[in-house]
Amino acid sequence: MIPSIRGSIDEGFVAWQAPSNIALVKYWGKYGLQLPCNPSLSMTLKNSLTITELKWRRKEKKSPSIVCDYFFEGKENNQFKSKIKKYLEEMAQSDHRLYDYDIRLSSRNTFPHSAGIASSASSMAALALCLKEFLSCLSDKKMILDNETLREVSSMARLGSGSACRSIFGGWVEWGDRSLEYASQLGSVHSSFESWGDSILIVDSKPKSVSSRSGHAAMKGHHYGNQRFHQARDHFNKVSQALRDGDIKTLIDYTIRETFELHGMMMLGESPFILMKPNTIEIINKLNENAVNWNFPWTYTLDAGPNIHLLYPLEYKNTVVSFISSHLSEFLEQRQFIQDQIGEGPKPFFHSQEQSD
Ligand code: 2P0
Repeated sequence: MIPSIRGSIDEGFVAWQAPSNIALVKYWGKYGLQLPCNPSLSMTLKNSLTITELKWRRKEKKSPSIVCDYFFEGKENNQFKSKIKKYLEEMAQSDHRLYDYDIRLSSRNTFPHSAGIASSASSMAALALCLKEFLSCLSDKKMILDNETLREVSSMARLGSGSACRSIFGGWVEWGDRSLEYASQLGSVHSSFESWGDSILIVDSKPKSVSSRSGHAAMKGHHYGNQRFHQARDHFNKVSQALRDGDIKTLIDYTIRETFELHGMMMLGESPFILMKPNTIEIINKLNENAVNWNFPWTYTLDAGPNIHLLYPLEYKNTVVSFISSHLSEFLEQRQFIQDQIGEGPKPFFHSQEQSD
């Protein structure tokens, strides 16, 4: 094992792993520099991670441009590269030292590439952490993740992807209440919400027909936009209070309402679209039919896609998993689901000598 950072001002590398997150109160609609139109609230995951390594080498000849390579799962990926390059160019506006280096990024996800899990949150969070640590190393400083640094990294991640700013923190996380620029971990969460599971039911793993970027854009001038932003704030207040009070019923009810408001906004815009699939509805109906038989709390939510996140106290995982296998498998793509749970947030990634050399 070697450390997650090694190097000098001329040459080196850093590596971080960052988790995905699932929003219970949704961010949908933004303005300015990736500022949210309403506060959102999410649960950080544990197993759905992106691992990113950033290597740097000082350029032989100075040039006022970003030079970077991007490898995803071992292969050069030009589609991601142009997005990352644009992001690094933005970052270089405030730190010109980025122009002085050849940068090589290698990234992989712990969840299947085709699982339909949004990876922009985990990947931009991992990248922001690598970048911050790289810049600290250039200043000959050790990066310490104190509150100020966490906020700065969260803000950097936000500029790459809004939801990524929440992935910098573990547990239950809000964005858009305390600050529009960075997320914060929710304090004083009741013990009944400390350990929740998330079974991610993969209905369809194909790329979405409409991107989140277009979805956010469609909220500009949306007929119900202002009403939605107002309502989302109210839901945010209720769910964050429920998390503090241990009020499971409120959390369950408003999580489901948020799911349908998000997808309702998609269907009620000027160019309506539907991201749910027939099997999304089949599963929701199956869950509702069987809910009466469960003697423990559960709820569900959808991201901007067809897959279902089934949420429940982790102690009931075995019951949920056996229910998925017996009642829901037939509606899942290749009977796939991903077993996840609440997680503690990003960590430096320690890897073997062979990988880094
Ligand atoms: C969320 N989503 O709160 C909401 C709920 C999807 C549905 O944030 O344009 O990839 O990169 O800021 O963060 C997806 O949008 O959008 C998202 P950008 P992002 O998690």
